[in-house]
Amino acid sequence: MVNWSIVDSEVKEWLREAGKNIIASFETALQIDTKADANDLVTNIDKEIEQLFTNHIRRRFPSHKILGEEGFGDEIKSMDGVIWIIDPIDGTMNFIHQQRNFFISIGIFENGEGKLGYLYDVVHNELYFAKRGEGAYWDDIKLPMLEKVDVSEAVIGLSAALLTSNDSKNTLIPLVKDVRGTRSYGSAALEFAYVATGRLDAYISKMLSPWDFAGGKIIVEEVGGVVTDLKGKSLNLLEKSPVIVAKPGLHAKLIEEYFQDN
Ligand code: 2AM
Ligand code: CA
Ligand code: CA
Ligand code: CA
Repeated sequence: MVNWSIVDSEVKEWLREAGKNIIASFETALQIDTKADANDLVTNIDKEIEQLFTNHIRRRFPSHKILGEEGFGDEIKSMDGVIWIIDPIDGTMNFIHQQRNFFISIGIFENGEGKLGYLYDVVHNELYFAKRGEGAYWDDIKLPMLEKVDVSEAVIGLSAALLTSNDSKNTLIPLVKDVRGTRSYGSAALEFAYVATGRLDAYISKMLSPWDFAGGKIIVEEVGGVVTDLKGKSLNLLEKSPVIVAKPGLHAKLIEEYFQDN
């Protein structure tokens, strides 16, 4: 049996340690490399922070497995056992260009079931977290369950890049016209935290990896939000996927009216 309270207090300590290291890195020269394309960036700090977590987890919880964006974890083929899904810096472009609007994201699962979720806003030293069945928190403030909202009053997060496709069936264009407003923050973790707190009513991404949504999914679901792919199917925690996260009624409406035919 896993003692989740002990895991929780360890993660919180490691997050503060990682946050301090990241803040200290603002005074140093970053080593910036590219990954899949010229705008897909990674720094030495992304790698150092992932290693900070993998070292702590392996020392303290040696039977747990790790899936991390930068590859210092394990090769994970199934969700059996306890699995930590980690994004050491979500919003690396923001980290490099803005020194803000980036988060550390951690989701901890047992046999595929989300147990603990953490989204840490390093620069503001604000932690969003949830323990399954016990609610979600923004630091020590318990987050209320999400309320329903109409499309016409919704503020949704999405990337402008989603609108550049020449596909005549781009259903995002009518959606952008119908909603009250759109916002683009460039960090999936930030946008999940904003949906969990009601600052955004929904967030849509064309493609996310498990480490982009794992922590956020646990937190948003704890306040009644819904997280699926664009067809309304539940997400596979080991695969990339388009993602929509939204307040309960709004989620069904968006799938039905804007994404059904995609
Ligand atoms: P990252 O910063 O950890 O890479 C940016 O719009 C959001 O999408 C961020 O959460 C970013 O996570 C994520 N993302 C997923 N795949 C990406 C890619 N290939 N290039 C840049 N950002 C990506
Ligand atoms: Ca990345
Ligand atoms: Ca990410
Ligand atoms: Ca990342």
